[in-house]
Amino acid sequence: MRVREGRDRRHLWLSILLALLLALAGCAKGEEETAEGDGRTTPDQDLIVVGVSQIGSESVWRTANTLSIQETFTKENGYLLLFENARQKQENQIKALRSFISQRVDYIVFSPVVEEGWDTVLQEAKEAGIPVIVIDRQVKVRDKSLYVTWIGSDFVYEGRLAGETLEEYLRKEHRQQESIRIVALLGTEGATATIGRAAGFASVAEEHENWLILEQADAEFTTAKGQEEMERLLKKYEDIDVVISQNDDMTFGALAAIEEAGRTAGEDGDILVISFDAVKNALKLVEAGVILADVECNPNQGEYVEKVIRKLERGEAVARLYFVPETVFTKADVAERLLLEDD
Ligand code: GYE
Repeated sequence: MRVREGRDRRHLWLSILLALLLALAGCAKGEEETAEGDGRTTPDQDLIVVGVSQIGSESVWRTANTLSIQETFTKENGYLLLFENARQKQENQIKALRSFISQRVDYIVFSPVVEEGWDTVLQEAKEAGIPVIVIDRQVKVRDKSLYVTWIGSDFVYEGRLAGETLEEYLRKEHRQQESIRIVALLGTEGATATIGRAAGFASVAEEHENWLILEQADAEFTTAKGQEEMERLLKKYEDIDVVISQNDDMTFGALAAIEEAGRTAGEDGDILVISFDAVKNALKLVEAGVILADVECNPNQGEYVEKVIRKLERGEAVARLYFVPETVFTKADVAERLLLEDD
């Protein structure tokens, strides 16, 4: 298999270099000696080197996602992890990918900030024989063979879940005939999570003539932007009934703006808020009745990536797409999850 052959060749090269160094030094060196030019020590030779380019640290979800990667790719588990944080910039991700290629890592794992613009760098990885595993968001590339597999969430499904939850709530409240005025706080423009969640929600909204989407504002998945945009929207539209906020961080900002404007969120308030990610502090607000529903987005992708790498190491075929399991939480069913999350 190509991956294995690649590493075997590198090991052969390393052994020759090491033998040369030993001969030159005229003495036998200990096992701990660093093999020059490679940055890896001889006892680490069997570690699988994984270069991970993470988008940034824009959200609580992202922090959990990073943790899941860092806890999976440890030396104890047989890995050497090279981790780069791109601070939300595609150019930083491209730089990180190029540096992984020049370090000849065994695998590249990355979560693309946006879908477009990856053809060239992924072609470079392919030419270097390094398998690429895409996680979380997707890439749009002309040649699908530029990456081995993608692991992440079904964002369109998540968006539909948000829509269907609102539908069900309005039905229960006998408000199906009422005109429902909606604003959406969108995540990063051009990101799969943004595109998918918006499309999924729109597919449900389309079925309801009385649902009116007033505006979809770009709030970049951050609390600060969520608050800023929500403040603006509340000034612009007097009668917002529903906020669809594409992540919990933006929701926290939006809730602050709602409170500041003297409005109230929740079933007993005047604005219904539906959120995504289902991080612990947001679930507490679901339990308290402030957030109507929170669609789960599973950040624990490390273990799935590891399974894929194990398969590739064994020369087994992997699927093109892996969806991680997720659900939606409302007040009716959130308590059980919160109990599980208790430390
Ligand atoms: O929902 C958001 C993060 O791509 C699923 O990115 C991810 C999204 C997540 O910043 O909180």
